[in-house]
Amino acid sequence: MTDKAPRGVRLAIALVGRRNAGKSSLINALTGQQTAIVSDTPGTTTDPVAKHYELLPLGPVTFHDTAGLDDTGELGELRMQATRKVLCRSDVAVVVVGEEGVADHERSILAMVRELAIPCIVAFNKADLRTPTADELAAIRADGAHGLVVSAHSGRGVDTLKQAIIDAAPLEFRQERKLVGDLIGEGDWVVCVVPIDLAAPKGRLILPQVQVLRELLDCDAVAVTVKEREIEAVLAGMNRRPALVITDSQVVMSVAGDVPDDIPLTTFSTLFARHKGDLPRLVQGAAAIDALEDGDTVLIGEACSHHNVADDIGRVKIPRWISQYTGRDLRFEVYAGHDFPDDLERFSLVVHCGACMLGRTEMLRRITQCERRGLPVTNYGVAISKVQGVLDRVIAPFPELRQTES
Ligand SMILES: Nc1nc2c(ncn2[C@@H]2O[C@H](COP(=O)(O)OP(=O)(O)OP(=O)(O)O)[C@@H](O)[C@H]2O)c(=O)[nH]1
Ligand code: SF4
Ligand SMILES: [Mg+2]
Repeated sequence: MTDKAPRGVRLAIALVGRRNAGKSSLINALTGQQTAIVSDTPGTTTDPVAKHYELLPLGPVTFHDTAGLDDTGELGELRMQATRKVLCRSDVAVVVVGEEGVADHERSILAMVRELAIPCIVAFNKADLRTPTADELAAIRADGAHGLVVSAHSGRGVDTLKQAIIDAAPLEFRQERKLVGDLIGEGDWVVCVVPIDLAAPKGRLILPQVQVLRELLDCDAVAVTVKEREIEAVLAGMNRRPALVITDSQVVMSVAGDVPDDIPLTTFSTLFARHKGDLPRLVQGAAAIDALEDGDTVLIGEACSHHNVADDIGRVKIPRWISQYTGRDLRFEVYAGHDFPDDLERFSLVVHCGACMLGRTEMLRRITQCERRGLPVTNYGVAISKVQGVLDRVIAPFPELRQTES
């Protein structure tokens, strides 16, 4: 079961530290499995390795074992970059300190973690050989991190470390964040519009649709799922007014025409923009579409490298719709997977995917990273609604946007 949880809702925990500090040994101790390779040769772990685990009562987590950060030479530099990338997409960092204690390497790792604003625990490992000095512990506390004494060998402090990780997890991992449940009441009827076109995967629904349907059922709502062609007939045949219609963004314009104005309407992507990111900020970012100029470059950010289809949403449809809407001669660059470019300054706008495979913290970090460089950021669903002229309607059901406007 653990391995089947959607990746986007797993807490990502990176274990970082110098070579031989005992990062791999500690992952084995935390998970109770001897799966990570351990040896006394420094540099045993060369590439980041992910290990899934059920950290109760929190839920599914992934421990990321990383290469030691004191590697020297060209290869060492590449490993440092790989570790930094893992850190960038982690929700909690465990800085593992070995028998050398806190020295310059540890201090630079801690500075990197602090710069990325990642909740941090410092695990003083090998407690059977050495325990930290009072000065070391005080310095860690002064840095805003939590210092713990552990031993991967004896198991000392491992349960305390697990609890510290749970406590350090960002609030959204400890509190359930609703996708749609706070917009509807028990017994409400909700109509979901799911086009079955060439881009739809064979034999199944996509993850965002499944998650919304599941939450509607959890809330004791009545979920009616239709294709866009049937929406008008279904609404006409219903003997009560639906509390909400949720449509795939790609058909939002025609659905908006078919659904009477007094029935609240939104899109799956708008629900995910709120669930995974920050809807008011993404709506604000969409306003930048109106300011695009000839020659501007738009970054299309996709959180996973899925198989491209003929009329791909990020590569074909969104560039086409934004170009048509603005009438500008624009360039579009797609970045897929975990890579988010470092030179964000050369872009005028980021249009990000629904981020169903990303944790919310990483999506928020991406939004913050763009905003820090003055780069507006929006997402697919919000951008599509904007260029199709239905943005005001699809954001109307959300109380946080009504507060922003007033
Ligand atoms: N005495 C003692 N030795 C430990 C402890 N934890 C790890 N070690 C030993 O330290 C050495 C390095 O452990 P690893 O887990 O491979 O360290 P690592 O940080 O993953 O190292 P790299 O992958 O090379 O970066 C091994 O010989 C382990 O057996 C501990 O708590 N006590
Ligand atoms: S590109 Fe984004 S929205 Fe699409 S499947 Fe990947 S993570 Fe989910
Ligand atoms: Mg290792």
